[in-house]
This record gives sequence, C-alpha cells and structure tokens, in this order.
Amino acid sequence: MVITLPELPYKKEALAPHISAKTLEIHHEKHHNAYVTNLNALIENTDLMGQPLESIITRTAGDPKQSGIFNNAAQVWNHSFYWQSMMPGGGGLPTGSISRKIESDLDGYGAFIEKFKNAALTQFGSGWAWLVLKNGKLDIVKTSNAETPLSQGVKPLLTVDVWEHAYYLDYQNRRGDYVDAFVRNLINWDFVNSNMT
Ligand code: MN3
Repeated sequence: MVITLPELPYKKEALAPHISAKTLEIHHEKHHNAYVTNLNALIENTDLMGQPLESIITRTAGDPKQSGIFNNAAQVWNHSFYWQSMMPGGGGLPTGSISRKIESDLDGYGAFIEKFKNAALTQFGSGWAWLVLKNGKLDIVKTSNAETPLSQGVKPLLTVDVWEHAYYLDYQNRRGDYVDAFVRNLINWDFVNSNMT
C-alpha cells in the first residue's frame, strides 16, 4: 500500500474569493503532493512501508533519525485534515454539539475566535493553529512546521495552515486577513462535530 494524495473535498474554485483557485491548485497539487511523493520514497523498503499514515507519524515522532519521514508524513496528514476543515459557505457561528462545548470550555464563540486567531498570528514562522480536545476539554494550540497534535496525545478537531504558501498569493504578508476569512467564511463545523464523536 502506498500513501496517496486525497482529492480536495470541493472544486478548487469553491473557496474563492477567500482562497483562490490558484492557491488551492498549487497548495494541493504541488505542496501536498510533494509530501506524498517524498514520504513514499523515504519509506520504500522499510518496515514503515504499508503502514497506515497515522502509525507512521506516531512511530517516528520525536526520533531525530526519522525526522525526514515524520515531517513528510505529518504534513500529508495535516493537509488532508486542513482541506476538510474548510467548506464553501462555511465559517460563522458553530452548530451542533461543538457550539455548546465552545460555550462551556472556551467562554463562548467570541473568546474562541480571539484565542484561535491569536494562536494563528503568534505562530512564529511556518506552522498550524488547532482546535483540539485535550482530556475531554477544548483547547487551542499551535504547532511549528510539520508538528501535529496527533502525535501529542490530543484529538485534533480543526486546523488552519499558516505556512506562507497557504495565503501569500491571495493575502501577501497579511496573515491576519487570511485567518479572519478562514474563521468568518470557511470553517466546516460539520467536520468539527464529526471529529468530536
Ligand atoms: Mn500547507
């Protein structure tokens, strides 16, 4: 079994004007695909070949000798999770059980937005901001480069990619405007709810 590049869950034009078709095309077909290609080359003829992606990530996390494999595997997983974290016509107020959980664990939607945007904006350099479930409670965390909460014993619910390649064509240096657009117009709350169960 080789690791394959998943299709985007929507057409590449579907998130415009918040994320352009050009950004999605390069991000998916070039960046995400490169991590898939690199990973398959690195695990060829090792005992990681044929393993599910999640177990490749947990088995190589924290091992400096396996950092090439970890970085590519985690980036494959993080990007697949990021595509699903968005939908056309998404964003705005949460629905379903995550809505009540945000009220009880994060002091409400306004506080969620503030904390999530703060994590995304204060991640120095490349990385990710996440909504996660940690010991049954919601938390907001950021990770550097390829690091993923998946290998840190918490359950990822939502992510935004804050590597420059995710927004530079559309927003140049204005990461805050990109994160604003993500929160207001793109978050797929159905996906977040499905990750809660
Ligand atoms: Mn990316």
